[in-house]
Amino acid sequence: MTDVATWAARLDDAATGTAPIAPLSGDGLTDLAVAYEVQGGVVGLRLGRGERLVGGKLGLTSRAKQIAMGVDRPLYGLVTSGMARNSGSRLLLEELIHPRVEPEIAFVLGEPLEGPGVTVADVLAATRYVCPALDVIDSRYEGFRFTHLDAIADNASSAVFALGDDLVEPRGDLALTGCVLEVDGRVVESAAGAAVMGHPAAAVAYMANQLVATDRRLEAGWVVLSGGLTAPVPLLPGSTVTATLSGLGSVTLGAE
Ligand code: OOG
Repeated sequence: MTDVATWAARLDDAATGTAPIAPLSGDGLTDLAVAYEVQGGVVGLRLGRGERLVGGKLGLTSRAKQIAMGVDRPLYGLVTSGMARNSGSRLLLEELIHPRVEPEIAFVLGEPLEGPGVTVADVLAATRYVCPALDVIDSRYEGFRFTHLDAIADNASSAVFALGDDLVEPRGDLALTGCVLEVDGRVVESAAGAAVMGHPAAAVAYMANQLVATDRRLEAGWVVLSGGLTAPVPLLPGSTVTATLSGLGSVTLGAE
C-alpha cells in the first residue's frame, strides 16, 4: 500500500506543478482516518514552506454542492496564509489547474471551539465577525472527479480564498441571509444561508465536532469558511466574480 507521505507529496506536486493526478481511491485509499492524515501531510508541506495555519473550511455542506460533485457527505479542510487574497485581487489562471469559485459565509472566531457537543449557539457565541467569502477550489484530480475520501485527502480542493472587507458581528438569522453570485455583472447563482446544513453555523459546529478525532480544535482568530452555498462556477480568463450577501457586504475576485 502507498504510504501517507507519498500520497501527500503526489497531491502537493500536482498543485505546485498544475498537473492533475488520478484519484487516490484508485490506488488503495479506503479509510477516512488515513484520508485526513494525507490532508495533514499536504498542509504540513505548505507549513514547511513558511505558510501559517489560519483556519478551516467546510466542503460539500449544501445540496447544491453535493449534487454538483456527486458526493453526499460533508468534509473539512484547513486553510493557510498562502491561500488568502484581498477582495478585488486578480488571480493568474496559469498558477491553477481548473479553478471554480463559490460563495460562502465565513466566520472569524473570537474564542476557540472544541468538540464534542458544539452547537449552533456555541458557534455564534464564539464568533467575533461574519463576512462574505469567495472560495476558489481547484481539485488536484483529473476532470475534477473524486470520491469523498479523495477530496478529504486533497484538503477539500482548497486553493485560494478572499474575504469581504466588512466584518460584522453576527446578528439576525444567518439561515435567512441572501446570497447573489455574479460573473461580470450577471447573476449566475443565488441561495440563502440555510442552503448550508440548515444554518451556516451548523457547518462550523460540524467541523469542531469532527476535529475531536484528530485531537484538534478550532482556534481563536481562525477564519472558518462554512462551505459553498451554490453550485461552483468555473473561473474564466478575464472574468470578475462577485458574491453579495444581505447585511454582510460583498467580495470580488478576478482572473487573468
Ligand atoms: C470539494 C469541497 C469544496 C465546498 O464548499 O463544497 C468546498 C469540492 O467540491 O471540490 O469547499
